[in-house]
Amino acid sequence: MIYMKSFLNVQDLGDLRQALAEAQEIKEDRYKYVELGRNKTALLVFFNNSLRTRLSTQKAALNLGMNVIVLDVNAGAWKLETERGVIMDGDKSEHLLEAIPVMACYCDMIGIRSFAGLTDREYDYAETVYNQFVRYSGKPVFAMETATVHPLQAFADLITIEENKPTPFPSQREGCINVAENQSPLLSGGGGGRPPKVVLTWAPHPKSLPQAVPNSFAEWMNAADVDFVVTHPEGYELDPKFVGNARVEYDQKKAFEDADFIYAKNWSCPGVTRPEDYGKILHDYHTMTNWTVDAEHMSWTNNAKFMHCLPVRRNMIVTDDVIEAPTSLVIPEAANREISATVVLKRILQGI
Ligand code: AN0
Ligand code: CP
Repeated sequence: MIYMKSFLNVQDLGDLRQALAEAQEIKEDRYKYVELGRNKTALLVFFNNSLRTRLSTQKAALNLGMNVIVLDVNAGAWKLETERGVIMDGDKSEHLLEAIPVMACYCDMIGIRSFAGLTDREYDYAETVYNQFVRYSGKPVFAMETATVHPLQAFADLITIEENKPTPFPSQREGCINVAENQSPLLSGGGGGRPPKVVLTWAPHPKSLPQAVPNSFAEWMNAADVDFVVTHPEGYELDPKFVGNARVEYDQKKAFEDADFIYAKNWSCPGVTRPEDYGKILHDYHTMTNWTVDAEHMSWTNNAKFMHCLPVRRNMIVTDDVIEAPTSLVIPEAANREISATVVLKRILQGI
C-alpha cells in the first residue's frame, strides 16, 4: 500500500490493479471508511471553474467522514499573485507564499485546481503553482486539474473502461485458465481476451484548452492493460513525458478502426513540434469539423463506447446522437469521479 503525500501522476497511486480493487471496494460500500476521516478537514482550492470536480471531491470527503472547506479564489478571496519577485502594485492583494501556509493552518489536506496559463510553457510544465503548494503547505496535496494533469479524471476514466470493456471472445475464454469465476468485474479479463482498443481523439473547439486531460489520459492508458492509440491533426503532438511510446495515428479513420472506446477531447497546441504556437488553436475550428465525432465516425469502430470528461460542447466535439446513444459513457464516467476521489482521499488519510 502506497500512502500519498502528493497526487499528480499515475505512479503516485502505485499498482493500478490494487487501486482498481480499492475502487471496487468503495463502489460496493462507499461509506466503508466513514470513520477514517473523523475530525479531518479537506480544503479544496479552485482557481478555475468546476462542476464535477467540486461536487465529486466534496462527496468523496463526506463518504470518508471528513469536513470540507471549498475556496473559490476568484469569488471572494483576495486575488493572489503566484510569481515571486514581482512588485505587487497591480490588482493582486496577496501572495501565494503567504496564502499557502495560512490555508494549510486550517486543514489536513489540500486539493488544487489551477489550469495552465497557456502562455509560458516552461512555467506550466514545471507545475509551478502545484509545487508551491507542496513545498509551502507541509500538508498532503492533490491535483484537481493542474497546469498539465488531471489524475482524478484519468483514474475515473480507467475505472469506467474496466467496467465496460468487452468480455473476452468465447474461444479466448475457453483457452483462459487464469480468470477466476468470482473475480470482480473491475479485474476480470486480465488473463483472457485481447486488451481493449482505446482511442484518444482530438476534436475541434472554439477556445484554447489545456492539455491536462489528454496528458493524464495518455499517461494512465500507457500504464494500463489496453491497446492505446492517439489521433490528432499534425501540430497537436502531446508531451513525450505523457504520451510515451503510445501509437500516434494522424489518420483519424484508421485510428478508429476496431476501437472499443473513443475518448474525445480538445486541446490546444502543446508546443512540442511547434514551440512557438504553445497554447494556440492551430486552425480555425470551422475548418476542422471533420474531426467532430459523429455517427459516421462511430461506424468505423468496433461498436465503440463514447467517452468524454465533460463539460462538452455538443455538435463541436460530439454530435447529439452520439452522446445520447446507449453506447455513450459520459454519465457513468462522471459518476466514477466520486469513486476515484474517495480512493485517493482514503489513501491520503491513511498516510496522515
Ligand atoms: C477544461 C479543460 O479542457 O481542461 C476542464 C476539463 C475537465 N475544460 C474547459 O475549460 C471547457
Ligand atoms: N471533468 C471535470 O473535471 O469537470 P469539471 O471541470 O466540471 O470539474
